[in-house]
Amino acid sequence: MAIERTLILIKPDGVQRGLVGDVLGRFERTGMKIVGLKLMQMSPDLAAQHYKDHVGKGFYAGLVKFMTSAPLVAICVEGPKAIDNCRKLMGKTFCTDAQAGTIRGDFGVSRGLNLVHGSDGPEAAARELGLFFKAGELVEYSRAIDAWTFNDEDKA
Ligand code: IDP
Ligand code: MG
Repeated sequence: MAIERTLILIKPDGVQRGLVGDVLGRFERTGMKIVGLKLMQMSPDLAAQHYKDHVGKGFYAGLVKFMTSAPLVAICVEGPKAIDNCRKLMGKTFCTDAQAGTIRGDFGVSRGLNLVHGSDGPEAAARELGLFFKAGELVEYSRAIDAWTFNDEDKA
């Protein structure tokens, strides 16, 4: 199945800077579909689960403090190759390295305050979506525009 779902977070810096609409729009305007969306504050427990692979790294404590400090927006994005496509739209991890045209390149100047999270593979996407959304919170629906946005080849 080339149609994938991925977890995107608009991090607390994105919410505080009033960039939710701009960042969400970068994903939305590609034609990918929003199938889950919520504003929430990350608990330390959720941060520990979400960032379990980074435990012990030098930036871990600061990362958890940042991510739990204020509300974020959690989004489930669906579309052909959505996982890699979203990572491409986000740009490299540090805004200072991210190319112009990407979310991090266009909206940020920081290393850690980099506006957005996106799952980095199918396993991570399934695990992370399970942390942020209950089954009933992801909505299955079609759009009239879908037929002009992707075709059978993209779905195969
Ligand atoms: P990614 O978000 O591009 O997948 P990861 O390496 O998974 O990058 O790191 C997770 C998050 O941890 C980054 O998005 C960034 O917010 C933060 N981070 C990673 N490395 C550093 C660092 O060296 N300094 C500060 N923050 C960092
Ligand atoms: Mg990562």
